[in-house]
Amino acid sequence: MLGYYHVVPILMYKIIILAIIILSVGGFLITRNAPEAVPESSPEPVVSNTSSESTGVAAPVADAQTTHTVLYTAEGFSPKELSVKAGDTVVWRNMSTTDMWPATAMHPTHTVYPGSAITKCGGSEASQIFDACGPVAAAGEYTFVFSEVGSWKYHNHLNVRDGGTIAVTE
Ligand SMILES: [Cu+2]
Repeated sequence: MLGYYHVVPILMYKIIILAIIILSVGGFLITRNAPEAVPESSPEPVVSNTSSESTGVAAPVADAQTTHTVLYTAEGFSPKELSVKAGDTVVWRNMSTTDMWPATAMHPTHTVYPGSAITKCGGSEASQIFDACGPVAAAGEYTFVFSEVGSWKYHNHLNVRDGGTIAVTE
């Protein structure tokens, strides 16, 4: 027979094990419900669709920012004119066999899009201006987010006859 001093520790041990199981099951249920609750409470959709198109998950919010693609081939940019909303992302994909360098008008200063200038290339603002600021090799991409409303002409700085327009609306 087990004495009092043997039974009590065994009971305590069983109660602790039971408590751990209950807590971990409860914790699992809470964590499982958490992802459903988060999107409803977040006030503004984050611009998460700019970096990757491989997630395979469609953005559920109707006014989410969109990513548009412009292809560059031996025939130039396609589509030549593209309408986007402010906040949208445009990706220029180099499908040609030569380098491309998309940049805002006018050649060679690239100052038409607000804040842009070829003189800022290489500086701290280089990633925020409408200017690839260097050659984009075949199969490469240049990405820019349009925040300014207007009709913005651009060109391939390495082959000025190739150009296009991005029309940005509210
Ligand atoms: Cu240029």
